[in-house]
Amino acid sequence: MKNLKKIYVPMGADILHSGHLNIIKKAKKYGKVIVGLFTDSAIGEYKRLPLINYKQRFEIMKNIKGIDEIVKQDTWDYSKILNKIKPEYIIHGDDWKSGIQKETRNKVIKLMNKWNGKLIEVPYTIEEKIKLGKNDIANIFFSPETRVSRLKRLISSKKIVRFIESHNPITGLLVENLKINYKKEYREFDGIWSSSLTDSVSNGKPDNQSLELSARINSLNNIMEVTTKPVLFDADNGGRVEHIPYTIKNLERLGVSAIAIEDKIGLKSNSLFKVQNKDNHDSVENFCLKIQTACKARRSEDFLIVARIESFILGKNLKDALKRAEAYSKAGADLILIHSKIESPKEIFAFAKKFKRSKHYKPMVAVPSTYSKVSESELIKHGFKIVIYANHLLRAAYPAMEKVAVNILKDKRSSEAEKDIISIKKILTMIPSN
Ligand code: SPV
Ligand code: MG
Repeated sequence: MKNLKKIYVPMGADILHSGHLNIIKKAKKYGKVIVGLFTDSAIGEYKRLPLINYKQRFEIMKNIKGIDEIVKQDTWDYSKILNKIKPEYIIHGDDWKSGIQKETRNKVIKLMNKWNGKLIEVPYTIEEKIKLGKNDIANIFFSPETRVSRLKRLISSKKIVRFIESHNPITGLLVENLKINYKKEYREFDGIWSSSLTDSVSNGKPDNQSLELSARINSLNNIMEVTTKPVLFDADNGGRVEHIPYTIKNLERLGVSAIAIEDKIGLKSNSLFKVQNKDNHDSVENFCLKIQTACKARRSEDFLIVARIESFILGKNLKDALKRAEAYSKAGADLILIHSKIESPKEIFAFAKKFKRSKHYKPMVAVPSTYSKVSESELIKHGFKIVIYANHLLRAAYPAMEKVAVNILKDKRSSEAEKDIISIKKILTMIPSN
């Protein structure tokens, strides 16, 4: 084995098919086959997270004939691993000649040249019979259980997990399918925020729990039916302690990944309203009881409990927020959402600075609605793991609809409004009918 040439075979190996086996067979002819198995986070850098996690993919690959060694490739960039192994050959499908992977390919060729290594490209072919449609894949892999656990996987494999609000199935589909390659980066939204605000408002109700929980869960069900991404459910204050186990069980059964519960009591009002009554803050003890009850009620620890702190919203100080964060963390919360309604991130950054050093630290969640100038990279720098764009799709839709309606009234016909709306053909075909 020692004198054999080293053949590096990078792979995600998510849905294994004959194309993968052909590559391994071909590689074997050249020498020792070293599979570079991408970690979840390496894959997350250029496309959606794989359906099965690294450990499971590793177990499968370990049992495939022809592979001599499996090494972990933990970044999409090949420099570190290739410099270490210095293989004589690298084998890759020719699909990376164009698109987002093109630049990586050029870099790999340059790198391999340093030690006279060669790139072998094989035609990227998937036999017709193994070509699965998106829905087939969703049906095979997205049982509620696997869907629940995807958020935990995203948190451990991404620098920051990006949520955006969906208030109906069509916005859910938009979030599900939107992906862009921008500034040499693959980008998408990782999950869906089921917002009490946008859910209520799109039903013509104020955000004060007039839209009752069962109605919210029903409409969430419709969104979940047509999507596969993780969902974070905004449960307001979770209601009474006695109700929490039923809510958790319901959400988990649907495949929701996490619940956010806020530490307010009394008649609910949206957190972004200016005047808030300090008396509406729950006691630390009672809120901890809610968290403990939620933890106890969940079937799987992959279902995450987000404790949302409203200290800054209610005009309380950093000390109060920190005291609560530590208590909620000790009570079992998996993540801490620190909310703020001022126009700069200074409150949440001051909190993050201190909480990061606490022995009860838990990953933090930010909702930059009022401090929208903050960038994701700043949030990452301050230790935030989830960012929620909590109301933006509804806020985008309303003025767009209003503009078109006003123009039809003005022109007494719809021709002028055509430029602002999608075509009938597109609306008819955007949802496949098979
Ligand atoms: C929501 O989206 O309903 C929220 C976030 O709870 S906020 O509106 O900022 O309170
Ligand atoms: Mg809300």
